[in-house]
Amino acid sequence: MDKHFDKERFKETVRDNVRNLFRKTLKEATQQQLFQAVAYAVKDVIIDNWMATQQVMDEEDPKILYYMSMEFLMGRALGNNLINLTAYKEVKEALSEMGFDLNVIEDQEPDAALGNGGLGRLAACFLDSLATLGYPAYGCGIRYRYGMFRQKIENGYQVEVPDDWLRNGNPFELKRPEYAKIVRFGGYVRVEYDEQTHSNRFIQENYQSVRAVPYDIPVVGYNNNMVNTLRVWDAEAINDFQLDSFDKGDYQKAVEQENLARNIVEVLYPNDNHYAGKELRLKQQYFFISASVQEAVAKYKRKHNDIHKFYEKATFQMNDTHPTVAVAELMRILLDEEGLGWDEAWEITTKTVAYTNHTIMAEALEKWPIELFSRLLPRIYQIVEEINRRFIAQVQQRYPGNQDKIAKMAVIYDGQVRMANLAIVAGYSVNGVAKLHTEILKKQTLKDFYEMMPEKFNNKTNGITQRRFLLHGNQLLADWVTDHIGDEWITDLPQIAKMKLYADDQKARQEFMNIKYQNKVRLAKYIKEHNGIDVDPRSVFDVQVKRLHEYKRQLMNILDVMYLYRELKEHPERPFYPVTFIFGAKAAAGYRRAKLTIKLINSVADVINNDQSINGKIKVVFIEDYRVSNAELIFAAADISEQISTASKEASGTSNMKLMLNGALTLGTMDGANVEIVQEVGEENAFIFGLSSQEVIDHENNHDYDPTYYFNNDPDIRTTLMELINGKYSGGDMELFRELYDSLLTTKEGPADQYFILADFKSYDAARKKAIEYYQSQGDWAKSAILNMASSGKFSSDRTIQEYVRDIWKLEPIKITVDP
Ligand code: DL6
Repeated sequence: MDKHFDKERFKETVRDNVRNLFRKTLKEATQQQLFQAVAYAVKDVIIDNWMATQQVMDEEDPKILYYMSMEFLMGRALGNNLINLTAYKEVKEALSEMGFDLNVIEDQEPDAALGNGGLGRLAACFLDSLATLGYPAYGCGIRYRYGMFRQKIENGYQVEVPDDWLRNGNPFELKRPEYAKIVRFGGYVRVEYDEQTHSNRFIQENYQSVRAVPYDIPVVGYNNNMVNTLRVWDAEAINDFQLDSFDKGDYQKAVEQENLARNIVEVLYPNDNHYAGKELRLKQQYFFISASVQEAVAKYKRKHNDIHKFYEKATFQMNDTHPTVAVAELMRILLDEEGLGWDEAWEITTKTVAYTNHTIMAEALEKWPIELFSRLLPRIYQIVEEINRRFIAQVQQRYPGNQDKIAKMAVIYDGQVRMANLAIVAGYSVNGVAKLHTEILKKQTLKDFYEMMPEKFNNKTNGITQRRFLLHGNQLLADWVTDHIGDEWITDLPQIAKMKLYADDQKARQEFMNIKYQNKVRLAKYIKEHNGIDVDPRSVFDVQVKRLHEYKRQLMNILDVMYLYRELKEHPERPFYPVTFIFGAKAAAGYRRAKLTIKLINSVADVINNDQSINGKIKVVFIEDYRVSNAELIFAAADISEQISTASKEASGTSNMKLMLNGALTLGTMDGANVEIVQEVGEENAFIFGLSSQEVIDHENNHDYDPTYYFNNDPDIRTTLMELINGKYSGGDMELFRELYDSLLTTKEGPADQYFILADFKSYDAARKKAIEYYQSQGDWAKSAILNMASSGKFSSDRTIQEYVRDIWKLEPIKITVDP
């Protein structure tokens, strides 16, 4: 847009929008109204490119990716759209000439928080890369009325507040009622013999249904006129019952359908890496999948007669197991609506669907009780049963008499429908999200499947978009990089390796540290405004921001802060470089230990931040409501990137990549993508500690880990743990944190210290001290920080997407040209 950005016309449009939308002058408009006016003006520009993209897709008829995901953690759209239209600076200037500040206007936009954490944000980064690389793709998801809850901290506790993100409408979306679809639940299946075709027909009867209505959200590619679509489905009630037949029970049905429509898209389940097994969740899954698959088939049929070649024009990527009903829904359409035989339908389906696994955590694996699954989706269940019957026959043929194989691999077993098994049996590709994770899948978690069908398995290490997380989030650093090496890194991140040259340059080091300092000042201001805490931008900013989960070990982090604080108090004579420990994390609403850990962090913060005797040498900050928009500020300001999960548990992680890109040094375990980060940057530019994944897996398999050993033999660990129950951080209440203490030493529910905190504690503490010490030789630190940034090329989602395209999706890019 920059080449033909007409500043005066843009200003005029903003003025018109304020008048037409709100009957106000610019002077009278509120900041929110200004945001709306600016967003609509930007949408005007996007619409032309969006139509041009659709036209090229119509003409060229390329293969299309459908990225199916329950979550798209998009964050704010305005700034990102401006960045990708290459109009950010011009619009900032235009607004400033009108007396407005683009940053303030951007702050008016609620985050589109239709996701929990890494999995949802990955989907958003992928959409950005797909559009930028010119690949035709739809994101398919749900238009949740309420997204991820907003987090308030009250008296140190997390309080969840509904995220009414659509309160003021979403200026970027477009309702598309012409593509509405009907989705059916419940009832029963009547089988009818068709004399003509000599086959059975399956008719679902006495069901409830909802109308799925799509809303399209533009996904703007970087500087290439491409605009893909994120299609999110809303539910509307179908009220076509006849008033005169109320007494026949239609009224009751109408009310039920009304409720179904209202409930189904009401709220995102706020669980990360944890499956809750709720009926409504399965309804959500089938709702958006049925609508998306129906539309994908309808779109294909608008151009093609031969459904047998569907997979040549469409591929479905299932983001974790949540969309796996897509397998059976596509089969249903092909069998029942297209009239294909089983083998034909199966061939098409298994050439269409692919599956990404995002976790090995047992509690995240989706399994649905047969009773629930078959009641809610009777026809789909029949199809899954048949898939299972045929698959078991294959297993028996391959491993005669081996019951164990069936027990492990069957799709339906022990009264449950196992979604991962269904995804693997049907998928033409199964991928993990980092090298280590994929190896663990192959050798451990999915070992039997890998042995039987090794050709399906592949790795696709995650990535992140540098356009949001550097170009938009850290404009000072982005400009600095561009000044040195040009701007090719924006669409070709490996180019950033050219910055390695400057790692030894004194002037460049100084400039880098100055930029980091300014970003720390920006974050310090945010912290002051939101937390009322003064933090010193000259202190080390040690950052752990991610979902709160026991395996991510925020508890180990805060226990070590308690230990450092005690040391500082006991040895005031020792030199201690000031550190600000920054946390940001949401806990699932029903996850008690996670919520108690938040309370602990805030309680420790209260004690330490108010202790005048330490002269502010340690500050602890818990940033409320961690989300995409404030994450950008935090990444830009971080010195140390805490990536301290129990080795083997974090499939990949992506905040590790975002922090590296912004020049933070990783303090972490050899887990997930940390392994590849260290490979790229060198172990001398990171701080690695702790048990290896193999050691953890061995302990788990041998059941030989005993945390009390560390408690009994290490007085530092013992004293630190005692501080959980001696009232020091709880105003004298010995019981407040007892559950956390017990979780490390004696639990009724399972093994104590399941995540090996005590085993790793001392090596973590040592690695962290080494990092803080290293920070004091500013030249060396700057060198390592520049090297981290310059070694982050591999971790662009552009690279990840190119690998998916090459190995899995086989898409061709398209080119969009628009008249100037
Ligand atoms: O692949 C994206 C992201 C990884 O970076 C994280 O390591 C992993 O924990 C996360 N997995 C999930 C699994 N969720 N479920 N359900 O969120 O995926």
